[in-house]
Amino acid sequence: MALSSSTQSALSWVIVGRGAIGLLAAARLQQAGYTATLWLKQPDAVQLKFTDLKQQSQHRILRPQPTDTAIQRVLVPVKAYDVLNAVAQLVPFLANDAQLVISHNGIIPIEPLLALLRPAQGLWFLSTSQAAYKPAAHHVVHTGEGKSYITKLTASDSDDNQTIAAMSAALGPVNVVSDIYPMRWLKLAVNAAINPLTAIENCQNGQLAQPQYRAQISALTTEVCQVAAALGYPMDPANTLQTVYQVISATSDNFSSMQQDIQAGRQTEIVAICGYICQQAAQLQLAVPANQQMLNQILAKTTTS
Ligand code: KPL
Repeated sequence: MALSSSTQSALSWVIVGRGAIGLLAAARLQQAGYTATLWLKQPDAVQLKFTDLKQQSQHRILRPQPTDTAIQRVLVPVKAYDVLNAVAQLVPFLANDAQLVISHNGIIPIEPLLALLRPAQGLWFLSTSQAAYKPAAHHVVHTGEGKSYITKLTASDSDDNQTIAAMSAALGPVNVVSDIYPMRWLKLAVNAAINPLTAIENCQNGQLAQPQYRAQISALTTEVCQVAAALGYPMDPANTLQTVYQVISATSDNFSSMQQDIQAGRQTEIVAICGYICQQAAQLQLAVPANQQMLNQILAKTTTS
């Protein structure tokens, strides 16, 4: 791949895809004075309508990233099952010391990603509770103020502050943590409890507050806590269940990402959510029947529809 010797400036970010979180990040980066370009399968300019938390809307133009300029900084907020493929496609276009920030629901193995990168390239993981949705293809609405946790999965260097500052502008406030797995297991518990059930019931998150779901949500959450604890991430089941119900209440009008995926006939993140829990449990010889049932039911829906 012949890249020109020019690389992006420190204030330029590439965002992969046109998902809600990526478009939210792109709009907020632009607002903060960064240049945000999009990396899309079809490299068109996007005229984005961005509605912020105060319900004020503005229009922003997001241009496609040119393929002759080495990419220095890139946010990869794609679905768990697309991350490896997205990074593999970016690799020929990356600067030798490029910084990649990945962000997705669920947990996937990190080693295949690391194997794609060169020694000076940096890999980060960002976990966010910022809430955004797309009422139309090119309209993103910031629906809930969340926060983000970020960690660098490769060796640190002096340039890290620029990545942290940019991610604070994009999806902040950002907490920098040395081990992000406690946060990721907590988010995994939330996603395992909410996403498949809302997809199966075809309902908004808030419906799960009804008593008929209590036993199932409690079983799903307790199983995640057992697996996490066995892996060295102790999680209190009662506190975790409380967090799950807080998210159900805070996002009661939202349709979960898995409900939306199933309704649109798309692949879901179930393998990176309940599938990951089942796979880890099998290695630990723990039984996780509630998660196994969700995995089976969602896989059956996606393979038969
Ligand atoms: O992360 C989510 C998702 O839909 O994927 C929750 C927290 C469940 C909000 O809908």
